[in-house]
Amino acid sequence: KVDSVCILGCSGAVGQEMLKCLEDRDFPTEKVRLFGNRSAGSTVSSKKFGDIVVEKFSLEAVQECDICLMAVSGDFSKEWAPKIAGGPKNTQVIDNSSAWRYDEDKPLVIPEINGEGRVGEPLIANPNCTTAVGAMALWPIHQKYKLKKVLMSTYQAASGAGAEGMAELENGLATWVKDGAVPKPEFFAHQLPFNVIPQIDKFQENGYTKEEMKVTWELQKIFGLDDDVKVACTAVRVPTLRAHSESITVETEEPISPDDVRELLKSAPGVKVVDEPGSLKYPMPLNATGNYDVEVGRIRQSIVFGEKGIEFFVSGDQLLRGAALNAVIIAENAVKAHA
Ligand code: 2RA
Repeated sequence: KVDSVCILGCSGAVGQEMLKCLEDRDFPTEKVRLFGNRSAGSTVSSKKFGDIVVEKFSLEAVQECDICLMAVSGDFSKEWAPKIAGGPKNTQVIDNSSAWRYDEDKPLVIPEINGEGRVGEPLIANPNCTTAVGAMALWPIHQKYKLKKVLMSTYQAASGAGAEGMAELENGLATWVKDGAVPKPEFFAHQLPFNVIPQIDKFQENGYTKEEMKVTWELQKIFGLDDDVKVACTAVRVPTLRAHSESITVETEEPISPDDVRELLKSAPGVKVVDEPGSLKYPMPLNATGNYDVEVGRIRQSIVFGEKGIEFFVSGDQLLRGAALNAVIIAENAVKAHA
């Protein structure tokens, strides 16, 4: 058990889920401290950790904690994470921003995949949620059949863009019901209700968006893929509230079959096979919402790649698997390793 764990950015969509994960999983800590800028001074009631008064960030206060879960912007993390991790108590930082993911000397971790041997690192980066959701299904497939090509198209919920994204979708729909028109978007680049937006994050020189390139960069780093394994993604925002879905096609080095993949994924950690088309059962964001496991289904032989290809669909709660849960499992493993 540790003395204290803190959450930086406790009132954002991910920060709130981090506290819930600590509670639900009975995290072995005496105390949880919460830091937030706008919410400083307010009280958060926690069944397990009592009433917690949200503190304003100060380096000294955060450095008193054993583990710091960061759900803040990349810029904030760039400035403060190394200082927090270098403090007198050797606070371990687990950062959910993109600030450190691509640094060669910083581990980018999905605990069930590449967590081993990294538990003691002072600063660990969490992957982007889109990567994490797909990776849970792709990793067992890669281990057994060796990935050659991965083609992904995403259906990403409004909450991937944070609480403001969710609010704009909800308000847009409520206003349409009341007044018959959707207000002009202020947060997303375009109206989200009754629409899909094929752009998440900024466009890069190669024509892909940063969200799409994150999938390529992060799968390469987490899986340790050779350069000749190609990963491409099209990332799309859809008018759902929570849980990201992904349509994935893979070409493999070894012959692969849907039945074998179903069996393989049934025993994979963090994965739930939902694949009974006959009874209309397949992954859907509504069903994946609030769950730790990523749902995988629609598993079929690819008519493009033949016996060395399959296609499937995943839905996973991106706030949990893609952010809060991933960070909390990293922290749990660190505590276990030091016990
Ligand atoms: C999104 N994946 O859904 C992003 C958040 N990191 O917007």
